[in-house]
Amino acid sequence: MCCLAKYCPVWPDQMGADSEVSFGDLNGEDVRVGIIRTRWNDEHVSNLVSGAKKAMKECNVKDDNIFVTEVPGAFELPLAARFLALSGTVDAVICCGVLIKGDTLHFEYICDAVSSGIMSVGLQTSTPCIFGVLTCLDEQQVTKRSSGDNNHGEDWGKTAVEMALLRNEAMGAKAPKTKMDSLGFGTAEKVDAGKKEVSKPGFF
Ligand code: DLZ
Repeated sequence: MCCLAKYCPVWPDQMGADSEVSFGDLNGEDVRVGIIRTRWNDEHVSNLVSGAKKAMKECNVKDDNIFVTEVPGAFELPLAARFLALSGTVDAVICCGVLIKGDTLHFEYICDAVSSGIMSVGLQTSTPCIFGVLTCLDEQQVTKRSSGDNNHGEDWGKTAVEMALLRNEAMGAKAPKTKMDSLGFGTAEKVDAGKKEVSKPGFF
C-alpha cells in the first residue's frame, strides 16, 4: 500500500489509472511513427494499438506514416525498436505490450529488462522510444487501462508525436520519406531519393 493510501477515498488498486498528463495542440502532419506490438496478450495489445492510432490521427498523423509490426513478446521489443530506429525511417517508436504477473519472478525480470532496454534504445539512437507496456498484477488491471476512456494507448500516441516533434526540432532532422509497407525496415524504398535535403538548424 502506498503511504498516501489512507487519504484516498478508494484503495489504489481499485482505481483506474486516469491520464494525468495534458497535451497541447500537436501537429503531427509530417511525423512518422513506428509501432512495435507484441502477440502476447493479443486482444489487450490490439486495443492499446487502436488507442495510439486514434490519438495520432487526432494529431494529424497520416495513415501512411504509421507503420505497425509485431514481435512475439515484450522481451523482444527493445531489439526490434533498435532495428526500426536505426533504419532511419521513423521519428518515434511506440513499443506496445502487456506484461501480467504470474507465480514466479519471470515478471520482475522481464519488466526490468524491457523498460531499461527501451530506454537504452532511445538514448543510443536519438529516436524517442515510447514505453507502451502495461505491467499489471492481473488481467482486470489490464482491462481498466486498455479500454474505454482510460486507454493508455492514447497517451502513448500523443507522447510519440510530441517527442517526434521535439527530436526533429532538436536535431534539425526529418526522417526520409520512405514507403513503409514491408518488414525490412532498412530496405524501405526512398520516395524522394536524389532530392537535396534542406538542413534546418536545431535548437542545440
Ligand atoms: C514467457 C512470457 C510470459 C510468461 N509472459 C509474458 C507476458 O505476460 N507478456 C509478454 O509480452 N510476454 C510474455 N512472455 C514472453 C516473453 O516476453 C518472451 O517473448 C519470451 O521469453 C521469449 O524471449
